[in-house]
Amino acid sequence: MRLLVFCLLLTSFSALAQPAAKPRRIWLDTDIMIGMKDKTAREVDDAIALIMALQHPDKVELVGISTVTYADYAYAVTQKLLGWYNQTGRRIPVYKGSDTAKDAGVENDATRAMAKALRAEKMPILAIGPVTNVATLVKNHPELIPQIEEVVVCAARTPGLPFKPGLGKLSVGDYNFETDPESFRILFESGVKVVLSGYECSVYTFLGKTDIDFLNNKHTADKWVYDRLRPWQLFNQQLFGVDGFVPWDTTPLGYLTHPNYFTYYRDIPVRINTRANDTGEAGTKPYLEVSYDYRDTKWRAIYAYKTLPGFEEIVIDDLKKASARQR
Ligand SMILES: [Ca+2]
Repeated sequence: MRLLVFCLLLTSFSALAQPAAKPRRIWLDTDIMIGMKDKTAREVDDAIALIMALQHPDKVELVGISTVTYADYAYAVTQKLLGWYNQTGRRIPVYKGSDTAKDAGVENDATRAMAKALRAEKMPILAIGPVTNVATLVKNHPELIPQIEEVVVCAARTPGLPFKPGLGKLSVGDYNFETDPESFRILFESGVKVVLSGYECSVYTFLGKTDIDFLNNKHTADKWVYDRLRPWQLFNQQLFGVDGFVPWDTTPLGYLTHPNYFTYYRDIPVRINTRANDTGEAGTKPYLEVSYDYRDTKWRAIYAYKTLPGFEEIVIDDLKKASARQR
């Protein structure tokens, strides 16, 4: 017994003696669109992922941020959020990337900045939108592929899995993939390490009305965020029958900040299959799918298939921390 206590003490002392691990320096590529004036409320998950990333300077350090689609709006709203939530003391540069997500191979400010950053150091790219910018990077600068530690994206499915959030009445597409399938093809052909954390992994993380009530106060940032999250919840209720939303892009971030909250299929084959469109439209469409049964493809990925209990609390807790740090 005495020996056991001694060993435990020794273990805890040696844990204390370890120098704090350095944060991982990462690049964020995002199709952030929170608050965009449009016909309906707009997706908010990129904004939540950005706010969360800024709450974990011990785990991740944003080297730079690039935008894909809605270039001008995405740039402006990212600067707005950084103005409120970047309390790291470091300036985080933001670059405009592909506006259309249809022009892989065409250089832009974002791809030039990413290339420069990768020439200086190896790092992962967290790409939480269509992967057009990353495809341009690997297509035009194959010499930089070894510098990309991994590309973490929000896409893909196991075969036959419909994307039916909420009450399951409406089937939606694999947005990031379907917006620019060619760029995913370029990414996988390049041989770069890819991590997929999409619908299947994220769907049970859910932010309902009471989860965000604390943001409904008089403080500028909280109020601005609340006034975008709440309409998004109500829009989700219209579409999927539940008052709340899934913060999809937080799970690919979670792979980098809290990897133990997810379960993974490792080294799983990946393929693009063409099947009947499952979202009610006529014709066929491409599906990005993973299966250990696929023997005719060289493409491989790590596929996150489940988020464990506890991650949702981290998401909410990070929003609360971000809110408290405004005071
Ligand atoms: Ca996104």
